[in-house]
Amino acid sequence: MSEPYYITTPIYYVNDKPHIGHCYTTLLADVAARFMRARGRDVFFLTGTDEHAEKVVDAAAQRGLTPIEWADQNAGEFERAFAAQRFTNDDFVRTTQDRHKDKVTGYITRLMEQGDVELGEYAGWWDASQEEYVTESTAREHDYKSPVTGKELEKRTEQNYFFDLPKYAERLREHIEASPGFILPEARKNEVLGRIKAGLQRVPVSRAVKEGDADWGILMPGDEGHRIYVWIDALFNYLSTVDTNERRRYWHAPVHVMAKDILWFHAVIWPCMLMALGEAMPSCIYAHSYWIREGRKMSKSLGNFIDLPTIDAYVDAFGLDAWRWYLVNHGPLAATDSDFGYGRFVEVYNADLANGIGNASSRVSNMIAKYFDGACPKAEATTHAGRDWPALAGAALESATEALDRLDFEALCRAGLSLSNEVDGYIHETEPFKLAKDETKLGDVGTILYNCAEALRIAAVLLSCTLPEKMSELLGRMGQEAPGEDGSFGAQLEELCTWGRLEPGTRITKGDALYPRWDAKNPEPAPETQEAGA
Ligand code: ME8
Repeated sequence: MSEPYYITTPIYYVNDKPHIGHCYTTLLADVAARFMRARGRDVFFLTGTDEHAEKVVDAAAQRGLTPIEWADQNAGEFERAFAAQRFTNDDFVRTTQDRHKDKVTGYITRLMEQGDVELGEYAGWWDASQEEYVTESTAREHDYKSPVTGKELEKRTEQNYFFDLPKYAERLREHIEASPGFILPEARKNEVLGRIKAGLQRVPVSRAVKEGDADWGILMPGDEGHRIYVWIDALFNYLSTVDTNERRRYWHAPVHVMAKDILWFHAVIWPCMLMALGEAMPSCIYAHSYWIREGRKMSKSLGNFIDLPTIDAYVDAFGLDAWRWYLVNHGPLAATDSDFGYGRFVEVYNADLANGIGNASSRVSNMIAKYFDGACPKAEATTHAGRDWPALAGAALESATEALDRLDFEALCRAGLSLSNEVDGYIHETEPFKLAKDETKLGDVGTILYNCAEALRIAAVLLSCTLPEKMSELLGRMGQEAPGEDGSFGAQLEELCTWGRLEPGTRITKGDALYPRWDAKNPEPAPETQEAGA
């Protein structure tokens, strides 16, 4: 059995519908999962929904629904949106499922028995919009408003159960310092270390059951007066979902992807709880930045979210690959936020896809049709016009693999695209269309076109995790195996990227442009009717 690879996204709140931010994180995990499957790894990719938040109860009440009715509707929206974007998650966990709740009760029971979770008193500033307490200094700094949403903070005093976070602080600090790549990007690691050094406090793991409490949330084991705090409940999803006989092998070095808003929970509280339970640590906690729009944070009150109807309009106009490509290549992967803009989208689409790999593949298949009746010619040399093609292909595979190991998705895409750009440069320099006019030069033309076709085949394999639709089509046109729905191939990536697999004589069919050029004067795709409150 090949080595397991486990990647997760946050589980999303079901108080509202999904938007670009949720799709973005899940897309990154999807690209990684597909690539790792192509590499032959035994992949488990998990996403899902976080349902026991108080704001779900409020949102449901506003609509005259029970919390579970509202949660069902929105969890359904997430599942449909993720399927439409062809995400290959192996499971979709909902924290209201018994399989999760029972496991969480078990973990908390263990922590209580060990003395890591105990009853105590807590007074602090509660950010209801984020379902979390903020420290006195953060509250003061933000004028007692939520640092994320700007809503008023609430002073709360509670009897709670607490997790003894300070007990594990030193071990965590040592682990972070000794494990490069544990928190990425690097800038985020320094922020976390700074906060750990400033001192950690106990973490509440419960909230008191109030008068008129909607029956919502997991009860603390042995105490019906408290429910498990939604954040603690939620974090356990990563473990609970694979804590079964068939899936236990996945829990050895999970990769958690999320945005910077929830890094603290993932990089500090979660690893300490895992230490307390004696479980393996994540191998990487990757916190990207935010999508913003026209320089402003996306928010409900501004009504400027890139919501599902807008995403659908883009996908209808440009195709799913184009949507995935733009997000992966121009998203907020690193420490800065990314602005979503139509102009930039068109520029990137035309440059990388229409004029990039799309154009290169049309030129090559057209010339093979014209000069060799559509049968792939034979190459007399693999090093030609100053290019060592097998070495170029090997380097592309190596940089793609290394890029994904550090979750550098842009570099992963560039590795594939660089091969197709090399094909462009090669055609431009060697001018096979001119050589073909002289019958004695047909051998050279064959060499050039074989090298082009073979480089494009390998580029398509490397790009298929980001561009699943059209790269499958391109491989099909070259008589090659397309990846399966989950991104895996019959052979492993290394074998697929070995130079020379394309057999001379293979039929190469022409077809419509893979990515038709887009006229920037066209209006921005928009949903026909904007859904109210979406
Ligand atoms: O925090 N740009 O759920 P959530 C990029 N349930 N990514 C964004 C984004 C934006 N503008 N907005 C949201 C929760 N995201 C908890 C998580 S996990 C154990 C519990 C993405 O619905 C990003 O991944 O508020 C962010 O971390 C997540 O959605 C927050 O989703």
